[in-house]
Amino acid sequence: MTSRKTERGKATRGDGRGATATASPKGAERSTRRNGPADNGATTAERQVAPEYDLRKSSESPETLVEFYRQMMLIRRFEEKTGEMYTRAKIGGYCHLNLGEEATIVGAMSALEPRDYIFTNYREHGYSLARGMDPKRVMAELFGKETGISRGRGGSMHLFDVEARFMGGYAIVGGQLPLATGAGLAISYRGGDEVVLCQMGDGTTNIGAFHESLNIAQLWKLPVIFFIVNNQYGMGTTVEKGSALPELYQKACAHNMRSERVDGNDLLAVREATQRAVEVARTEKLPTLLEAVSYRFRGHSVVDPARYRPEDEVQRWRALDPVLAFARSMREAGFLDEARITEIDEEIGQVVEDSVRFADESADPKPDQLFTFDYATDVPNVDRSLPGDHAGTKDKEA
Ligand SMILES: Cc1ncc(C[n+]2csc(CCOP(=O)(O)OP(=O)(O)O)c2C)c(N)n1
Ligand SMILES: [Mg+2]
Repeated sequence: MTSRKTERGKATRGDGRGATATASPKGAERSTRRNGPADNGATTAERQVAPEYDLRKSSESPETLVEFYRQMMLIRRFEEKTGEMYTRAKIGGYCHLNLGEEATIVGAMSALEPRDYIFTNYREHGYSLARGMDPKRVMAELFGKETGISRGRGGSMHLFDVEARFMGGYAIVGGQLPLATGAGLAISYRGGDEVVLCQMGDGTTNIGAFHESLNIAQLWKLPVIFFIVNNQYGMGTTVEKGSALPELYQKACAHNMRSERVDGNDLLAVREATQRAVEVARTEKLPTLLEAVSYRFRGHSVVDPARYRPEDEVQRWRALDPVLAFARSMREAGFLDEARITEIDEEIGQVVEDSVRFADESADPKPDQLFTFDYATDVPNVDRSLPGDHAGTKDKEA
């Protein structure tokens, strides 16, 4: 696999397999500087960012671009509303938002076919929406209602939809990687041409399961895209403080895997890089490590005030807001005007309001069904009953 430049020249090319093994951090440093703003005190990831883009040069149709904008707006408004609903105690448990990561999400998800599989971490609301899952059922899941996409048993971190081949949100850091690798093995075993997209955070690349999964995927030639959303923090820890190698895409070197790093604020760059990875997975049956450099606008979870982040850093990244940048580019290209932008905003606002109303009016799961869906098949000798009912003790008492 040789190194290919993107047509638009925005996404910084990582390195292909083979080239990866010899790529030095120094070489990568040069390539990351090429697109970046002045790097006074900037992190490695920050030097990667290339915020401007000309949509007239895009090979995508204006209709497709409008649809991408609409999807980003849906994620933006849905997540803002989710934060609000959490503070109103409509949503309980852990809850992590995708605000700031919209371009990364829509860029990657738009490169997949309906037959492909998706595994994510717990920061996954946006992925489910971009997959076309019903916002009402997603919001109902966050509310813990029976009408939720996981019938209220999963909550924010465990959205799951077999029909959409959305194989879950996982709360254990790195937990999704071995499962996604297993799905890749199943595809390979059956001779299918589906692809698995396995999303994860930057912090996840320091977990053992990351390296085990990459090694097996490359060794056994599995069609898995390991997709790192580098939002630059694992909870409160920066990439630089948590990873000996902050150019995360270079971790593919150890496994002889092709890899690439893109600007996660640039929807089309993410889309094109994912398309390349999909092509390699589908036709050559090989995995890719793809890193999108992004930023989360708020804390790690909705209850985190994120005081560990310097204010000027937050402001720098907020100025690169991917949704606003895309809207600006759409206006400049003549694909959207102010009136249409307002209209879309209102339409999306209504969709989000409807999702809240639906969730609010839906019923809670029935207490006597608390253990329904715990196991795929019945467990012998264990009654499905509530705690205190001495499940499974009947035989002994008899
Ligand atoms: C095995 C494990 N260790 C620790 C945690 C606690 N924890 C939850 S999220 C998180 C940070 C993960 O950061 P990253 O992979 O960058 O994902 P992000 O939250 O930025 O999407 C940690 C340490 C956990 N859930 N699982
Ligand atoms: Mg992170």
